[in-house]
Amino acid sequence: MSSSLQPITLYAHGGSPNPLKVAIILEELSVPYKIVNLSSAELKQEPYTTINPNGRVPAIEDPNTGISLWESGAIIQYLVERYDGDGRISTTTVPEKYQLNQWLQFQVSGQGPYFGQAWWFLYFHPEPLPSAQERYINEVERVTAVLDSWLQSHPFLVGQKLTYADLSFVPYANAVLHTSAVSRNGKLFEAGKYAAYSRWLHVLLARPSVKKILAQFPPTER
Ligand SMILES: N[C@@H](CCC(=O)N[C@@H](CS)C(=O)NCC(=O)O)C(=O)O
Repeated sequence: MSSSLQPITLYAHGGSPNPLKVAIILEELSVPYKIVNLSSAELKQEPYTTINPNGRVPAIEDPNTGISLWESGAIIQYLVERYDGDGRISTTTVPEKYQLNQWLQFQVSGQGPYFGQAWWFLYFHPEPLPSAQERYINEVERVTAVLDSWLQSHPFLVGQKLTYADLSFVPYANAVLHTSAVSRNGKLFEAGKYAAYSRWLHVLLARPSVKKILAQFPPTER
């Protein structure tokens, strides 16, 4: 990507997973960026709520186009459309470009929220609710099983190459690995139960962009 580009501002909150998805995509596309880390209080007040009225991260401001966006899926789609003209991590062929969007939507609406709710009911909810904990841990496993089933006969989520759809799953998949209650003390991946998923995740975790971002924002061990 041309070095004449001005850095995109990426708003984050510590090592929380959704902004890391965007950081990985920016790394893959060699688009310059700077991360602005906001406190919990700053997320919920001006001036940030003018950028994102939902008071969450990520959001971006791109000085090259004047475009400001929030919601990680929308941001990723913008970045690949604008900065991946040579198809490094995307494709414009049909039906693949729609399938990329499909898997991205599955990440944003499935993997992310279920893990987030599992984490909430395990560590933050004011009273212990084992049934809620179990429900969301089960949903994380169900999403893992969906991915594993597809990956048993496909090297990547779409086509023969790694794309933004694959990369979008990395921060939460890595968080699962480091959250013993959600990985059921590692039993989720024991004895090759989700072998295709594990093979795929290892390929993703070895990617230089992923290694760089996860080293900068190591997951919380629980
Ligand atoms: N659907 C949103 C979810 C954003 C989200 O939940 N972000 C979390 C961090 S991963 C956040 O801002 N948490 C802080 C808070 O809710 O105050 C997206 O994909 O961007």
